[in-house]
Amino acid sequence: MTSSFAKVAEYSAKHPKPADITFAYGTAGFRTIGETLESTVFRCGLLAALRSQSKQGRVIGIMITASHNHERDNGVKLVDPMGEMLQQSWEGYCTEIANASTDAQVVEILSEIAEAEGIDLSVTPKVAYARDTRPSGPLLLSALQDGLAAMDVDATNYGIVTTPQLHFFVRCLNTKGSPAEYGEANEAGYYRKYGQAFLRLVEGKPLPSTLYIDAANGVGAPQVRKLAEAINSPYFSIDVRNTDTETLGKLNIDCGADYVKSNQHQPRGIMLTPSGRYCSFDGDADRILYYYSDECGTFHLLDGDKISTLVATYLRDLVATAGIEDLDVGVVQTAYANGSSTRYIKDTLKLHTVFAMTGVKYLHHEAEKMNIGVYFEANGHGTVLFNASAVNTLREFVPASPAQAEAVERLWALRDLINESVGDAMADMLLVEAILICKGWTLAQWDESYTDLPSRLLKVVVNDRNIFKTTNAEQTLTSPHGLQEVVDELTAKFPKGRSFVRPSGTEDAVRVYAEAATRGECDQLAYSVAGAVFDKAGGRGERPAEFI
Ligand code: G16
Repeated sequence: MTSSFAKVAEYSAKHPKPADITFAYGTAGFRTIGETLESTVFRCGLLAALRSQSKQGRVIGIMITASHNHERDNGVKLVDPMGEMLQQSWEGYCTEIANASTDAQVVEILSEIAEAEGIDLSVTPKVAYARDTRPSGPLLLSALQDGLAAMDVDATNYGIVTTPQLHFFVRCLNTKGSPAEYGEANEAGYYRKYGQAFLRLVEGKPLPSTLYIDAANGVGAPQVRKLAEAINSPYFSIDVRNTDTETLGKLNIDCGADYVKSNQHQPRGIMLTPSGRYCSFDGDADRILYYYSDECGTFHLLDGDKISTLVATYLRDLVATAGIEDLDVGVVQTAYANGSSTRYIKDTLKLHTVFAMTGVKYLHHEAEKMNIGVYFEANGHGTVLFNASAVNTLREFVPASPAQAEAVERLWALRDLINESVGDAMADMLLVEAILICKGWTLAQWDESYTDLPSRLLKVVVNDRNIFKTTNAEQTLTSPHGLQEVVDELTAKFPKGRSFVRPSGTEDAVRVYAEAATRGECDQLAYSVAGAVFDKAGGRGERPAEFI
């Protein structure tokens, strides 16, 4: 046994793996019932140490959160040095070590990874970690601390913060003193960086009305209040609702971005008035959606696609005003993107667009290939990336007029306002607010750009979601046998119909998405596909309600 792992078996014995569970590193790390994750979180601590050593002692992040999931769930994910999601080749190591059945096997796997990756075990590992407000958080945190102690990690505990804040801190820690220095690795540094960039963009413009924020009874509630205190300006006047992080059973229940997107309805605690401006975060504040009500009381959702097109249009126009020719803006979407948004991006905005699989980790990699890559999932999770070539172009560009100089300055300010490490509800909110203030737009004016096709997202609980396999950016099922043909037959019945089925990587369920020309047809399609999934692939519990 390598002496670096001398303490691992002893610590590991304190956190035995539940015998009957197989863990898998999914869309956003491990996610399942919180109490069952003790061994997994402990082992993630070990692996984060090794990952840090493999990166010559750069800081690796660990976030304990289950984001939009129910409060009984929890999760854990690793964050790579630039604040991005863990490199995919290491996800397999995570799954492997999480499922080791004995303490000796845990040590064996660590040794094998160290050898396979040629890791210098004399390097001091560094890890930064945090958690959200879930009740199982303290238990899992102490398991993590054991994992870090077993590997003699130089560790920093950031307490209770949003997931994107932890990603931000990791990037700041690893870029400190370099030309790519990202900011100060603490909460005050986060609020200062984004607050100042926001004010640089909006000062001198007309003031907006109050923004009502549904914080999902999660960690976003205290954090967005701290952000408002730091900004301390009428340009950011907010009223935060669903702020109870103490009472059990409230997190993400009847509120939060996932609830609003799935139900296409305002959350509990928010009464809509026609001129009001509203948005919802999810439980760990990495997603955001906007919404409003019209004069007739009809609810209108401005989802990730609408955010993406707003931001892409603004960036495209600024690049044009600046007169920079070799700086392309592109958009990355997933299969969940509303068909109208994709058509709008291609046909009206004339921007390059690509599809990635669900999971911001996939979108992020596609966006990195673009000069300025705007990526958002329809669920409100996303951000914008300026690649190295875009930064160089901006740096070297010599404006030929004051208007061009101003456009370039605004592009720099926008880049400072973006959390480039990961999708971030607070930074994205400031970005949307800044663009709306600069354009002098209401939410209804923003919404006018294109009309969404009616869409519906349903969940079907089945005996084993692992039998569902997909291809074609998750839009086509290859298993269970024959089910895709049924989906195709049902879809063909409806004008502008589109539907797909995929297993969730964060919940024990299968997701069914449908869109069609009218609300009624969309719902018929969604519920008939969900019913087919239920009948042909081992549905559990209640069969999805029929509309027909
Ligand atoms: C996570 C991922 C998102 C993904 C969502 C749902 O969000 O970060 O990219 O869209 O899960 O994934 P799935 O459909 O596979 O369950 P969050 O906000 O829960 O971290």
